[in-house]
Amino acid sequence: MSREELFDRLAQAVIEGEPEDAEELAREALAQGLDPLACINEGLTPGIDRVGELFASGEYFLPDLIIGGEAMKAALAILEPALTGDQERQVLGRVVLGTVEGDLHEIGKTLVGTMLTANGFSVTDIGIDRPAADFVAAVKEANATLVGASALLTTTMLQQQKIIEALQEAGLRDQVKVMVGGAPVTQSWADKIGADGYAEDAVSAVALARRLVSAPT
Ligand code: B12
Repeated sequence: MSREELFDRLAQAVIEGEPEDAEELAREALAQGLDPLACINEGLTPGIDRVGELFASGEYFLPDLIIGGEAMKAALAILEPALTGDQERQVLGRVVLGTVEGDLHEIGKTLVGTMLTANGFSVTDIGIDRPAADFVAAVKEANATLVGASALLTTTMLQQQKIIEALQEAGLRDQVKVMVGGAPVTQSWADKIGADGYAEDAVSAVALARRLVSAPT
């Protein structure tokens, strides 16, 4: 199977909601020596974007979203360890990462975490649906230098602002830089709530994190 054909089939496995196929194709891609990041960016991501479009246009319903997400996760479970590589590298910064309260979307957040880990950051992933207080507690616990807050719903974006306020109240705002992201989030929203940065995808999240800790890009 050619590289393009494999990417196309990965996308189709997500669109059709076939976790087993997605997993098998991911294994095949690695066996062929394909770059795991390219499999994610050129195969899985266009697939899940299409699922979102079909949902928005009313052709797909919630179960289709769920199974599409499951297919993407099944393939990521194979691809991500290959992305992370060896762990013995200099730590560029300690990141607390989570999806905000009321929001169950985990795929993008997890991918950002994987990419940050792959690029030399130490990541504490506190999971999904996490209140601002959990971010604050994790920052203290990990003595973090960066916070990443993911929100995929227009209704939960407000929680990103709550996290910044909670960090201020805890006297930790000067210690950490706050990055925000998620499909509805924009640079102007980040500016409005006083976040230190916004990135539209996992690759630019790494560049942003490096910039925020002043590491060379
Ligand atoms: C899969 C999915 C789900 C799955 C999630 C499964 C899981 N385990 O994560 C399930 C079925 C649970 C779900 C539920 C719902 N969903 Co949904 N879902 C999606 C979908 C199709 C894909 C999201 C995804 O995983 N994308 C792939 C990842 C890789 O991309 P990403 O999340 O955007 O993340 C990237 C960037 O945003 C960025 N990023 C993300 N986080 C962060 C954080 C930082 C710090 C940084 C720097 C960057 C960054 O980098 C990531 C990697 O490149 C989107 C549509 C879409 N295309 O976005 C809808 C979507 C987000 N969902 C939507 C809706 C409406 C819902 C529900 C309300 C549906 C319902 N009626 O119940 C519920 C809400 C549940 C809740 N309380 O959270 C809407 C949101 C509309 C809005 N603007 O508010 C969308 C946009 C679909 C649509 N077009 O209508 N959903």
